[in-house]
Amino acid sequence: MYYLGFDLSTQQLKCLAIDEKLNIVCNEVVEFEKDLPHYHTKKGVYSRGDVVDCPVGMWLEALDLVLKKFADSGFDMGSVGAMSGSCQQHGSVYWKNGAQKMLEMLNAKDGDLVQQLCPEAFSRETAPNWQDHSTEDQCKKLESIVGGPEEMAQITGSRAHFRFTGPQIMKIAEQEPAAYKETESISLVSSFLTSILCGKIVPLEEADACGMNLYDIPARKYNEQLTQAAAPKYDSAAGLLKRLGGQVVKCDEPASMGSVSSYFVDKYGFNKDCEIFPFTGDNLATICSLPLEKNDVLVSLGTSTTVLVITDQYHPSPNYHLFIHPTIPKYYMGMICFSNGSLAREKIRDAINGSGGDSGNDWTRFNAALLDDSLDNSNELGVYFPLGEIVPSVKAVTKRITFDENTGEIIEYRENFDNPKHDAKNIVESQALSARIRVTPLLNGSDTGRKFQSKTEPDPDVSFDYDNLKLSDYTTKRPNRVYFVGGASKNDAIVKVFAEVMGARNGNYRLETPNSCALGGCFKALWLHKYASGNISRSTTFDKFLAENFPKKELECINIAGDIDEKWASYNKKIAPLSRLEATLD
Ligand code: ADP
Ligand code: XUL
Repeated sequence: MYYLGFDLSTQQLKCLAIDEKLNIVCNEVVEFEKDLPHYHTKKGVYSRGDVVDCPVGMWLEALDLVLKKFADSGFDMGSVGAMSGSCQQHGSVYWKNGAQKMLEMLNAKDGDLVQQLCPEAFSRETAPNWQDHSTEDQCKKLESIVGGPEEMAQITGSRAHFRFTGPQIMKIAEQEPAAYKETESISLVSSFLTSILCGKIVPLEEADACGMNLYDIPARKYNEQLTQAAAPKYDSAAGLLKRLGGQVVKCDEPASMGSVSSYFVDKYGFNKDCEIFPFTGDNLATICSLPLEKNDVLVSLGTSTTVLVITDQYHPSPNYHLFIHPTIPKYYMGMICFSNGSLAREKIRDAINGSGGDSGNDWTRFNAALLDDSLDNSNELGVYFPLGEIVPSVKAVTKRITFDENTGEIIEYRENFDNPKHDAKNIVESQALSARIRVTPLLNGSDTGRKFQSKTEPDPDVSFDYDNLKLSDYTTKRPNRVYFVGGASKNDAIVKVFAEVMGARNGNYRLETPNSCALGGCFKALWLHKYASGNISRSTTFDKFLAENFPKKELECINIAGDIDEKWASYNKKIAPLSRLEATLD
């Protein structure tokens, strides 16, 4: 039997199939700009100033096209036991009155999905995209209703964000009353795709619903104040809730959303019993693509740096996001996004390489500086934010200091260090230290780390963002394992320094992840299919199942030379100075 996983991202729709041994057996993709040029999207979206959205019809065409590619490749569609997947987060699809009926009536003989559903099934032709920036007013209103950004984060796991679905729905209800009034149901992109495959409109999936600023995570239901505020005057919280399909599909009550619609059975040869399990958001599916346990951290060193952490600590902050874990009960996924990642490092690399040469993308000198033990930067620290930073939330700035290693006090602000090689060390260290610091409140404590914190040493409070913790919190809590992905994870020197600063207790790993979101969907479909049908025991939770069955060859264990414990502890003395340095930023 095979299991399909979809990934509907900004620029493409990918579909993967795995077999029972979790090996990928088929892989097809539809690229929106290239394969569906008649929608005239740029990188998958329409941008008009602050407004960014995507045509829903394009996604329908992409679904037919990717399944056609699968069938044409000779893949045995009849052997697919279950499907799941992931989609770009926060987007919302507006189904028009009568859409449910139209979904039920879909018929393979009557043409493709787009012909049968567009435009009649939708009250808006487009779905807001996560890059949209047009909801500042709505965000302010929603935050003020609950008391501010901290209160909003406490309730919904995130402060109000432009791209989050609550502010987006609120804007549409205010600015497009006619469209809102004729809307029968509102889906997230994930529940939209689930609905199309099932041939009926299904409710939202809980983990992805945490990206709306409407869902009360501690109470595990929609927040009444927020749904009331997001609903227009001419409707009610109950009216909005009804459009959202009532309560969400809970992550800890895994259930099939139904079997695949007869449209897909007749058109592509699926078995009529093929089950559809709830799709989720793409970041949430990423953590389902790996055998991650509590306190594991995934560091994505792409253009920006994103850190995902598996936690049982509900410690929300306006600076990052918490979502309910899509597959492991009582767990959350923390997501911390730093805007200054690779691009900031590239600037230092270019300064070291100097002008004139043809060194281009050559990281040799940067890496040599990073690994040069004779280059002493033990009393130096810098923040390198050529772009405004999200965490901490400050304007673009670069600042260098030296500090007193005994007291942690700043000694002087420096225009430059002795040479740009120092910047290579300092930028990677401070990026990694910032990640370590933001992850700390989400980790469970453990006494084994305390050997590095002598009882006689002072234990002052240190402040970062909205947190005021003891220094010992930062110098004792460590991740279990750290996984590195993304462009710069190919760079051994950068990964080494990140690994030393983060200080995983049980190893560092690297992996290629071109398929992670779709693969997370495949794994979820396979596990849920077996779990829901009783083919595996109730005690075989998703994490256990994946730990036992994950193809280990996919993971590269990174060996860090030297004593990583000592290396990690050596960065403790930079924590208080970094707190002081950040306090000087606007
Ligand atoms: P995206 O975040 O857009 O998906 P990638 O994950 O592909 O992008 O990461 C792109 C970044 O990776 C580039 O900005 C580049 O600086 C960085 N990168 C690629 N190779 C290396 C390398 N060998 N050393 C350091 N950085 C690298
Ligand atoms: C997450 C976010 C993006 C999209 C990309 O909050 O907005 O990562 O999910 O598809």
